Amino acid sequence: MRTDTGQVFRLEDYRPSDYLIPSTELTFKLSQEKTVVVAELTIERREGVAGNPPLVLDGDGLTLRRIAIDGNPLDASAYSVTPDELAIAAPPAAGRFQLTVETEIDPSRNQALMGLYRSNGVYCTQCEAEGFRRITYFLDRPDILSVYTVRIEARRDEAPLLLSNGNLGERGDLADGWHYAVWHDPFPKPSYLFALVAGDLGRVGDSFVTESGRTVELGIYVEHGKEPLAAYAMDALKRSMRWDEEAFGCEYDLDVFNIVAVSDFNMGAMENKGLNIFNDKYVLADEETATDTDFANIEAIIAHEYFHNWTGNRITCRDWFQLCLKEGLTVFRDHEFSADQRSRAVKRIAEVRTLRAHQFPEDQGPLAHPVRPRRYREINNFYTATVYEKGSEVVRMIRTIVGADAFQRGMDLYFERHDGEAATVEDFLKVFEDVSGRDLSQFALWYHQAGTPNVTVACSHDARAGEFTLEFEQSVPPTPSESRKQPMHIPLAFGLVGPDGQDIAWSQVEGASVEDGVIHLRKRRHVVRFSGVTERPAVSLNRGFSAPITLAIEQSAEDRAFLARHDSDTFSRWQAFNTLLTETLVAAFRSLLGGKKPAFAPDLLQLAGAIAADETLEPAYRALALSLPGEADIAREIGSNIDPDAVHAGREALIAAIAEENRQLFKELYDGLHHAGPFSPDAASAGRRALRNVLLDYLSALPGGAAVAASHYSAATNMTDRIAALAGLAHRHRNSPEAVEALAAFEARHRSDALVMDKWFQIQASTPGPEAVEVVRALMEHPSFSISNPNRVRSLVGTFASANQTGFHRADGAGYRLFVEAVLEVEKRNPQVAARLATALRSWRSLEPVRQAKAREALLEIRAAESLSPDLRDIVERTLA
Ligand code: B3K
Ligand code: ZN
Repeated sequence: MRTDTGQVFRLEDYRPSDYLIPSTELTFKLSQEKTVVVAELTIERREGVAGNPPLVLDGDGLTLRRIAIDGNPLDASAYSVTPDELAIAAPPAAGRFQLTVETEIDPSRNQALMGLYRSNGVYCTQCEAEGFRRITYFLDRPDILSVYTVRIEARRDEAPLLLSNGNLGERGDLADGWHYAVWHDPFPKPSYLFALVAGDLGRVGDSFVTESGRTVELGIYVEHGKEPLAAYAMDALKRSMRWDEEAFGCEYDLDVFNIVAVSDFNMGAMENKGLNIFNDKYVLADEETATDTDFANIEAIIAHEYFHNWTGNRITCRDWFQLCLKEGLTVFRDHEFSADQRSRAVKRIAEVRTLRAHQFPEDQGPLAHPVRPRRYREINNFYTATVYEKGSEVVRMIRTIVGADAFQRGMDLYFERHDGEAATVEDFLKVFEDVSGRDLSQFALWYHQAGTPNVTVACSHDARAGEFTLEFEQSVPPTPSESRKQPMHIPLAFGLVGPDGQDIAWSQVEGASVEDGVIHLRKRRHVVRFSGVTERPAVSLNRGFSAPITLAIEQSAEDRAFLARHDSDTFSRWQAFNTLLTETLVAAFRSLLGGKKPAFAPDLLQLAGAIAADETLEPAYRALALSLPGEADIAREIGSNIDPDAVHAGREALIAAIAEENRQLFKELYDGLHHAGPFSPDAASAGRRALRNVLLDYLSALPGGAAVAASHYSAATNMTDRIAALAGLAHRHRNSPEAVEALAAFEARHRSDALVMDKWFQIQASTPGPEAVEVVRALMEHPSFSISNPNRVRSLVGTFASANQTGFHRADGAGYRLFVEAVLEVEKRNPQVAARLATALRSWRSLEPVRQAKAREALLEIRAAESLSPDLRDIVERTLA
């Protein structure tokens, strides 16, 4: 494992490299324990660099076998080498030379899953961010763009399939049962986009004709026998390719596009040029094995990786501080794609729920960092919800501010101006300034300043003068190493909703910053006065979630309920009801802490019924509206002194009350949504299943609910319904005969399918209550579990730590003890997965004092462990700071 040098990397220290590598020729002789890599690098001194400064190449755990310059072996005195660095003190003065470097690596022992490793007998690579240096010594930084030619040699019986980036060149047989293939990628790329796959896999093939008439061969490679499960992914790929041409004018550029699914993968997928490598969880699906959520994720991730071909690969990042340049933008693009393929209104609500669940706690806790961080110790810890999700929101705000037309022109200019370059956030902002003539310098704070801005709003209406006034105040809370914040440019889409549910047209506005239905806040305080408003409107603010902020607005429950029924903006309509629910759940928590039973307003319970039955709303929308804020959402709203048991009890009480109030209606709707025909994963069918399954969740909370869920389970003809029923049973009727039987039946049916067993682990790991600790501990011994497989670890330990508030935060600290053991066990093999897991304790300071002390002890225990990886040390130290 790499040693922790404690080095901090800073944005302001960026310097271009003295040397460039215009071409890279690699030869791999693949063998499980001893793979030999020969790198022939054309090295060029960068123009303007004086003399011949030392050439220092990055490595990570490498063994050097041979080194030569222009064919001549290098004298030992001419270079110095460690497993982590190769330095040539005085490279040839001519400034251009061939460097030959031969290294030896052991893929079979690579459990960190970075660099070249083996998964299920398949050789594969993961190089982003700094995995290429685990393959050969290199200038392993994203601004070094090189043209790659890769020759792979392997035993034909072991690896009939040999893939790398670009187009296939020569291939043929070698002596002793070996064979080879040569791949050439004409597009210069950074080393993090290099990929190689070799093994024995099944292929699903198809082709795509681009807008300009070129035919692209498409291949998806999966474990033999799983080919039918890749059909949906292939369909999603073709739709993504078409959409990117239509929406962004981006056409694919190579003759082949391949996707390989592997079972051991640190994240979701990787956009290597022409050869995407995927976690098999995001490729394989049919109705028997995947839920509707899985289908939607597959579609989104296939699209995301494909879209990187232009936003990330053709235009890459100058350095890792610019990560959001490719990630935030590509998330924005995949969101737009899914919105177009499915329902825009529903997609937006789902995005905001995800942002709040993952990014808000990050921004509000010890790991907060700007969308473009200024410093890091371990870059892999910055593939965060802030860089991705908030990064996407920032792009969305640019579109809101400059308008859809200028946004499109700006994107065109970005592609035109920066194709083939390693760019920066400044380059990105500049294109929109250039096309729109606007000054985005204050807006740029969204990239530089961490923390979720908070906007408070007071409204007043003067009926006689016909004036309606909104007074805004914005503040950005302090975040680590940033105590003083500047006011941001916040675009707030809004409407003033009149008694008939229509937006009121005002005659005049004072405050000068209202444009096309958007209020632009720029100062700490801001007053907007509308005239010509005779009747008091209900104000609908931050429509479509135009800015990623928290909003505190003085508004009566009546106004909120009115907006929940009438707002013309579907997002705000959902938000109004969600705010009502959240306020109710916070009040329930406070009652319970005060020893009182929570009481719920009948109006709210009836409103839930009205939304469930409103046929003018899409089923998927109704399903989202009716799924209550999660326990972590409620805790975030309460802010401090959290007792997760009380949060849970309050939420369960509201579910029961809504179910009681609407028992008959929910039952009828539930029955009416039954569907007997063939399965389709399309959004409308999925929406009906989602609504029916939310209704099931309510019905299963009523007396007799176990029987309802059990019959849903046995009648289920697809995984979505089966999982919904199993969750209802396990979560609400734990240890009931029905739950025990269904869990056993599920295990018996799916025990040989690891991805499906992950769902079984997840359901049990998220079952609320103190027993969860023992259940998870026992499941870690289950034959389907493996501590070295990231998907298994995330499903069992990750779900327990991040989606089981009552179990994980058990008052006696037993949940934390399990967590510490598991994190350290994973850490021995895979620091990246361990570090990610450890972020589950980031909100420890908001717990009540007893739990808080125990959580701190747990973090201290991890910190005290011997030889911690830089990855885990970085997370734990920042979390404790
Ligand atoms: N770019 C990769 C993520 C790499 C993570 C490295 N720790 C997948 C993606 O965002 O598309
Ligand atoms: Zn990405």
